[in-house]
Amino acid sequence: MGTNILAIAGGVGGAKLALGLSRLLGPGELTVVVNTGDDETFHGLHVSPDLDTVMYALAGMTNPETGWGIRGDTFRTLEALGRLGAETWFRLGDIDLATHVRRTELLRAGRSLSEATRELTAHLGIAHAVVPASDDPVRTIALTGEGDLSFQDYFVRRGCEPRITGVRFDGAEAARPSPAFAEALESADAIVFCPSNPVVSIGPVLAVGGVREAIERFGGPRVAVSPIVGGQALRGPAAKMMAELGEEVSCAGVARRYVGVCDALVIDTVDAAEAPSIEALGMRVLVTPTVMRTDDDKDALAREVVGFVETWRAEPERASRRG
Ligand code: FO1
Repeated sequence: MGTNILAIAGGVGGAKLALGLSRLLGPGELTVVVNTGDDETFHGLHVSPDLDTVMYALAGMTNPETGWGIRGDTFRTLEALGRLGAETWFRLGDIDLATHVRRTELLRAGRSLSEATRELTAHLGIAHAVVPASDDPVRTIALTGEGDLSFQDYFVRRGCEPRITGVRFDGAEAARPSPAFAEALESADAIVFCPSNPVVSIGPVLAVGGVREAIERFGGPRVAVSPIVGGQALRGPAAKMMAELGEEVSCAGVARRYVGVCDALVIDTVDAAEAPSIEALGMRVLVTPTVMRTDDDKDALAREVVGFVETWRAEPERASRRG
């Protein structure tokens, strides 16, 4: 059965599953929709960190030590910028800079972020659709005791140290889903929420005007992979942020966030005991290894998730959630 998947991803964790899915599914069977709430202007250039992370993963270029940026990249231009008085806390590599220069050039020439991304992915040899959640500006703001911080300021410059009281997605309400995202919301057979931070990676995508409602209406299976394993985030600040927002740092806590937009949660085998509390929220649960250290792990999780969706779609009474 050719299953057409709409995958929603943030940065590093999302990119890992997106890579596994891209190795399993044909280009016509996968659209990866990527968070743009982390986008920021550095040195006059439009940087889209999560789009870059997913693109570099699918192009086989990722720096394996960080999960973002380019393998073997150097930072001579950044060092030179520092000598000229520029801020250098956001580590843009020499080769990476070419992506931001070209993206900015295309945007300044009047192309949309979707068009610029299509051009970049095509030249990087990526066959699958990697698309921004929106072509309109959406900016994640961390609300902290020290005031409002733009996402990269909070995440990279401050190392997620300030305690958050909330997050805001500036521009999201007025923003509209990108054309390919809107199309996939209509035509996909299933939605997969990659194991990305539910607060600041998936949150901004759901906040884009009309997206939450479209996902609520979506007729096929909607499956999320928990980024919380054994009560901790595999990487990044998801656990710290959820705790500071008063949410339970567990798979059940993730499930509670996704009530209404997801029908099933994929959890790691170490969290198997949480299945009943997630099922009590009305969700199905798939228990399987979810930690992706190697490319084989990414392939295996992608196979599990797609197999789960295909089995579900083959059940006559569940072919559609509504019928
Ligand atoms: N993350 C960091 O922790 N420090 C950095 O200096 C940094 C630079 C950077 C440059 C380009 C890029 O595409 C991503 C970069 N990231 C960096 C990752 C990024 O801040 C985060 O992974 C995402 O925004 C969160 O998903």
